[in-house]
Parts: sequence; C-alpha cells; structure tokens
Amino acid sequence: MAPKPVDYSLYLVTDSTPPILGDKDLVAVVKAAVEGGATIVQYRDKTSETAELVQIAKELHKVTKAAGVPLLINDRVDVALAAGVEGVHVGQDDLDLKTARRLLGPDAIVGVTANSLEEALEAAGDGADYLGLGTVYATPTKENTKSIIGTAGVQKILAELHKAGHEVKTVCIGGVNASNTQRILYQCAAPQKKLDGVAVVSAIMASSEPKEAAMHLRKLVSEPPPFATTASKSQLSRDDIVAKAPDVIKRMVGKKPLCHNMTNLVVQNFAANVALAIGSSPIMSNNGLEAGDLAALGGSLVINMGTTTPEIRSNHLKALAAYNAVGGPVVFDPVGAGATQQRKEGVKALMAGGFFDLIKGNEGEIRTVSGAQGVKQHGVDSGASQLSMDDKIKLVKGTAARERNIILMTGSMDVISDGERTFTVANGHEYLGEITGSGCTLGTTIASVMAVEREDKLLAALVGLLMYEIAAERAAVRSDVKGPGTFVPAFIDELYRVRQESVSGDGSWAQVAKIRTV
Ligand SMILES: *[C@@H]1O[C@H](CO)[C@@H](O)[C@H](O)[C@H]1NC(C)=O
Ligand SMILES: CC(=O)N[C@H]1CO[C@H](CO)[C@@H](O)[C@@H]1O
Repeated sequence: MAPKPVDYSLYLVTDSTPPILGDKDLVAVVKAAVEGGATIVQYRDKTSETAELVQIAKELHKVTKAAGVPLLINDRVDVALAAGVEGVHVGQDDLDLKTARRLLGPDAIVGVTANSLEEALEAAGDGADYLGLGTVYATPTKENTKSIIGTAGVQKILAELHKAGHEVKTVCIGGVNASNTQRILYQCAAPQKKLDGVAVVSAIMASSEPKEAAMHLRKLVSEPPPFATTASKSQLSRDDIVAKAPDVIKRMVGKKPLCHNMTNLVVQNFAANVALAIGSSPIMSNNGLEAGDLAALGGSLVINMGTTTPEIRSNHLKALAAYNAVGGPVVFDPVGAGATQQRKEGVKALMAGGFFDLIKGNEGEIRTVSGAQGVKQHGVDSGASQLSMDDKIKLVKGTAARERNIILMTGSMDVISDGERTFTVANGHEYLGEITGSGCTLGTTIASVMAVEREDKLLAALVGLLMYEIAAERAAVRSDVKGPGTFVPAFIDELYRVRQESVSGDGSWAQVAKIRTV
C-alpha cells in the first residue's frame, strides 16, 4: 500500500490526567497546539466512559478538521467510527491491526506502537500506516523502563525496516521534548531511513503556552541540530591528512579558540600548559550555569568524567546542552567508565542527555560506551586488551555509526572512526602512558582543533591526535629526556614547536604520521 500523504512531523498525543493537563481545557490545548503547528493528533484517554469519549472526540475533531490535521483515537475503533475521525492508534495489547483495518477501511490511518524489531516488522507487514517507535527515554509519568530502547534501538529498527523494504512511516515516542528533539531525530536516523516525526505528550500538553510550545517544536523538527555537519563526508587519505594538518593548526593558532574543560583537579596544571602550548585558550569552569555564556564564545568543551556526583552530572548536562545549542564541539572523556556501577550509569545518563561530537577512551572505556556487558576495569587503567584489532575496528566503527559521532579508542594503535571513515594511528610514545593526565590533555588538544575545523570533524580529530602523538615522539628522543619526569616539559616544548612550525608554513613534522585507512 502506498503511504498516505500525512505529515507526521509533529505528532501530538493528548493526556487528560491532572499531572499533565492540570486545570487546562483539553480542547483548548489541542486547538492551540494545531494552531502552533502540530501536524497530527492522537486523542488518548484511558479513563473516560464511552459516551464521553465520543463526545470529546467530536469536539476535538471540529478543531483538528478546521486546521486540516488528522485526528486519531487511541485504542478505540468504536469511538473512531462513532466520531467519524481519520483513524486509530493501537498498542500491542489493544485490538489487532488487521481487525482495526477491516473495521475502519483502507482509507483510515492506522498506527501501531512497536517496542521491538519483531513488533515493528510484524506491524509493517500487516499494513500499518505508521509505527510509534519507542520508548526512547523514560518519562516522569511512566515507570515502565523495560520498553526503553534509546536512540540506538530506534535506529536499529529503522535500518531493518528499510532492509525489509517497508515504506511504513515512523515517529518515535517517549521523553521527547524541545531540549532533545533535534538530537533524537539526528541520532535515530539510519543511513537509509529516518524518522518522519516525533510524538510528544507533556512537551505540549503540560505547557502553559501550548501554542508557543508547538511552534517551537515544529521549528526544531524542520531543522537539523546545530551540531550536525551538513557537508557530505569526503574521502580522506593519509596524504590528505598530512598535507592539511599544518594549515588546520595554523588556523587554530590564529583563532586561539577557547577550550572549556570540566575536569577533575588531578591534572589541571598540565592541561592548562598543554592548551597554551598548542595555541588554544584554556578555561576551567565546572559551573553549568555559566556554560551558556562560554559556549557563545565559539570554542569547544571537554567533559572529563572523573568522579560522578549528582551535582557534577547536572553541571555536565547543563554545559552539554549549552554547547549543543550553538553547535560548539564537545569531547567526552569517560574516564574509568567501566570501573564502577556509578560511572557506568554516569556514561549512560550523559549520552542520553546530549550529543558528544567525539568520545575518546581506552578499550575498556569505549566498550562501556558501546554498551558491552561485563566490562571490568581496574581503576582507570585499561588493563590487558581483550579484543583483536579487527574487533576493535568493528566496535569503534559500529559505535560511531550508531551515535553518529566520532569514536577514538586510544592504545598503542589508536582506532578512530566517524562510522564511515575509519583509521588506525600508530604514533605516540610509551612515556605518555607513564604520566598522569595524558588522556585528558589529548582531549583538550582534539577539542581545540575541532573548535576551528568544524566542517570535517574527523579531520580535526586526526590533526589533534597527530600533533599530540608526534610531539611526544619528538620529545622522547631528545637527549635531555631521561624518563617520564623529564619527558613532560620536553613534551610541552615539542607541542609548542609543532605549533610554531605549522604557523611558519613548515608542515614537515606531519610526514612521520603512521596513519592507515581501514
Ligand atoms: C526532556 O526530556 C528528557 C528525557 O526524557 C528529560 O531528562 C528532560 O528533563 C526533559 N527536559 C525538559 C525541559 O522537560
Ligand atoms: C586546557 C584547559 O582548559 N585546562 C584547564 C582545565 O581545568 C583546569 C582545572 O581543573 C584548569 O586549570 C585548566 O586551565
């Protein structure tokens, strides 16, 4: 069946319960919402008696019809028929799709909730017009956490629907609001199939200004998020990277971007010295409330997840939102992610709370980020590797494709990918593993470059990584360096030297890059 020409982009699901609707009038809220830009409405009411349901449905229909917006009834085909509305939405426990279709006819819009791939494929096969996929995130009103599948779960379903040749329309539902709509649409998208819209409940129903809320959401769903890169990902060879690196660094030095880091206090002096040496401007602020002002300055943010108290997490989330809102690059360093339950939860909460342009970590940290079960990390060190090189590449590439960002797994051979383009980098020196803060300062370096090279963030990350690791190689072989202690000042000097050479147009330092496309 060819898809009906219905605009699913801003799908409103009503909720008449007091915690959401308050003392507002349901019909008035829906009227305001469709005026503001809701494109389709589902009347959901689990408590009213049948006669009342029909009555309210008729009133809602007057309002939606005037706006040219379809009205669907949740679950109750009898009510949909009695009120003469455009269709129904059925959950997995409601009347089955085929029966609903038979009763309502081929022109009615029939949608189905799908929490899993199996449910989605079945409903699409049975001729659903659209699927409500989710739950994306937990909502304060619904306790059922079992059905939470996140953006990764939605993306997987979309990819499989495409593979199976289904043209069914899709919206996602669960915890969608103005602060996460754009990111959810972006991160749910599979390469060949994206969502047709988002379903919202409280973001409009609980608002004291439902028309404005709908207008704002409608604008958000029609635009890519500020952090999305629009340029298609160009081929990148080792030679391109080597040739471009000095110029990218020169641009960074020219701009002296602000690098805002939210980090633990272990490495502060070192991190600041590295930032100054490479030519960015360090600022340390763990106060989420001033992140908005800092984000406006056009720099980038490093979130270094050391200890995670609820207060620190809330500051991280505020800063993340501020940088996401203006498209300022954010680097996430999930230090010791797999070491404790607290930290594992911290990683989850941060990744569900905003977009990280790049996530860097050692093998254990990246495995935790990928959602692997049973990762055991002792302290913040990576420990012995448990993965073959092929497995590492697959993990890094797959996680980057899923998150639609860049993943960097550090090690004696680094693996970096944006989901499409994947490289290994074998530069660096073992002394980097013998000093504190080398991981954090690598994050600082990459974030500083990303602040100026925003078109191709993978190129930026590779340039930062090379600058850092090649400076370390140069420092380690100096005659005044006898070990990790004397290495640190020499390393800072060499970072500075790479910067100065780049500025003067001498890019020969990059020739030793050990990059391979994989
Ligand atoms: C938006 O939804 C997310 C996830 O459900 C929630 O954590 C956040 O607090 C919500 N934001 C607002 C402003 O309601
Ligand atoms: C590079 C950078 O921004 N460094 C800052 C990180 O945070 C510390 C404090 O923890 C500051 O002192 C650095 O300037």
